Amino acid sequence: MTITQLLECDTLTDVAARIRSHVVDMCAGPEGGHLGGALSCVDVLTALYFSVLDVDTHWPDDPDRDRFLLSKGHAAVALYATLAERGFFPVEELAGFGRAGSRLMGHPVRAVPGVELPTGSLGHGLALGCGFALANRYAGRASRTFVLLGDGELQEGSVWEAAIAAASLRLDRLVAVVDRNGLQLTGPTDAIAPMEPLAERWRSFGWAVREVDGHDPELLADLLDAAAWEPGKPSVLIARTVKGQGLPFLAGRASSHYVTLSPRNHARAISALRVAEALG
Ligand SMILES: Cc1ncc(C[n+]2csc(CCOP(=O)(O)OP(=O)(O)O)c2C)c(N)n1
Ligand SMILES: [Mg+2]
Repeated sequence: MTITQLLECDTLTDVAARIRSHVVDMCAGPEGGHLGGALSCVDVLTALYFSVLDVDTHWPDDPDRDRFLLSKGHAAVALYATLAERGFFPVEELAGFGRAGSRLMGHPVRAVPGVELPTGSLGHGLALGCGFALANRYAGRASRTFVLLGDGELQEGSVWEAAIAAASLRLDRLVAVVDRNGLQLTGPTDAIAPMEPLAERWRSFGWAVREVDGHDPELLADLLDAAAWEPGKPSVLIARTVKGQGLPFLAGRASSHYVTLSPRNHARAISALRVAEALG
């Protein structure tokens, strides 16, 4: 199905709501999942897969496709839900997440249609993205490469080595998105290792920078679509998000990082998402 057909009756916000509800269902399974950081990046993934990325669900390895790397691979449940909604594999398969025999594991692997590379060890996605961008340049392809990073992940030194390389190589078809939810595994990122002024940091590394509400999929799509914003420079979008977005009993809390939703909390989560959807 083309994006135009998929979005005939739905807005990006409608799609994001469906993806959130799949994420919640997956995290109510026996293994639970990285709920908070999945919910914070749903709108970014929706904007990318339903508006920006040039990908073909019938030919996931099309050499001319755009590339997406989930560097914060622990948010796999959000990626799976997005890929399924986009049509890479049946939505019904999501129910098997984390169960024996399922290819949908806690971190993404290549066996899942649409997944470019296995990720989960933080700090590697941007360097891999540089590789994709460089390879596409050498091959004369117009494809763009998008990499989604966590804000805690930015404490990995390898991120900044890759940032230097991307700017030196003038990889202007490389776009990083930082899920700036302000939290990592054990608490607030800025209490653990202050990163502000984050935009200035990226600028000083030679990147074009934009900051935006990370829960407005239309705005995200417009900005991401328009990259590169400055010729010859890689682009980074700092998406201001909320960890656990959509679930009032978890939003903004470090405890949302990894959750196995009890039947009661699963029901609370579903009704919270329904209320949010009804309020538009
Ligand atoms: C190299 C590495 N160290 C530690 C971990 C364990 N880990 C998984 S998620 C996480 C916190 C990441 O925080 P952040 O990047 O802010 O992610 P988000 O808030 O979006 O979930 C950590 C430490 C890991 N996956 N990889
Ligand atoms: Mg974070």
